[in-house]
Amino acid sequence: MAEDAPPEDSKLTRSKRNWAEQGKFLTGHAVSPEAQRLPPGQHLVRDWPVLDLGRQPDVATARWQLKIDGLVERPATLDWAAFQALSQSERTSDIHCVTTWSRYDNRWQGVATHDLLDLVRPKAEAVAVMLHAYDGYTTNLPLADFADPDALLAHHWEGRPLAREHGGPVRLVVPHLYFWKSAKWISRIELLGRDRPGFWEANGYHMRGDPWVEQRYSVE
Ligand SMILES: Nc1nc2c(c(=O)[nH]1)N[C@H]1C(S)=C(S)[C@@H](COP(=O)(O)O)O[C@H]1N2
Ligand SMILES: [Mo]
Repeated sequence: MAEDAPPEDSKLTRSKRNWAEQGKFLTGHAVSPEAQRLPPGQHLVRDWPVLDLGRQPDVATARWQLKIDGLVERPATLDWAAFQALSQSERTSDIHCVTTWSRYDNRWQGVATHDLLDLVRPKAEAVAVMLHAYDGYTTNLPLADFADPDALLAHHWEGRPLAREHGGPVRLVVPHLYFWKSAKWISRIELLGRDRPGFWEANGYHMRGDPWVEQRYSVE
């Protein structure tokens, strides 16, 4: 499974690092998802922006693989056929990007993360997950958030195969956290006994990233 080093910093990557240092976009208001659909400091968009490190790997399904390892009873490497043979789910959810755009009502099809976890059986010591991607990106989140009933490994959006620029053939979607946790072009899910920072988390962004309480940046 070829995982390349992350590409050189783009202008956007440099800006996002500065925003974390400045605490940009923070409103200081917490909102509950029951009271208000749009999290604090967000605005609604109708298009679907593309955000990544600047390299969009072309991963044909014929060479696509997903490895699940670390603190699991039954590590697995799934090829496309094995992945498609798993129980398939559909979810409709909102996207909240830390750069302040939100997009409502995205219909996804894929494999629910809890179905994948049933397959590999996390060990009792597993508390966090590191996601690795074909572009060299990494991001971490607590295991409980990864296992959320609304989270899935999506291969279709609005009834069509997920486009390459949005992470096709398969990306993670964890709708209750900021969208940087939703790794595009996912290649590996590593279960950890202790949470550790991925790419943005090592660059000033939050270890969890709950949009409702504006966990945009790491607190020191
Ligand atoms: N592999 C990978 N996944 C990634 C990223 C990335 O650079 N590489 N960027 C993240 C960020 S910061 C955001 S906001 C969303 C953007 O997804 P989109 O381009 O489909 O809107 O993908 C996330 N997942
Ligand atoms: Mo983002």
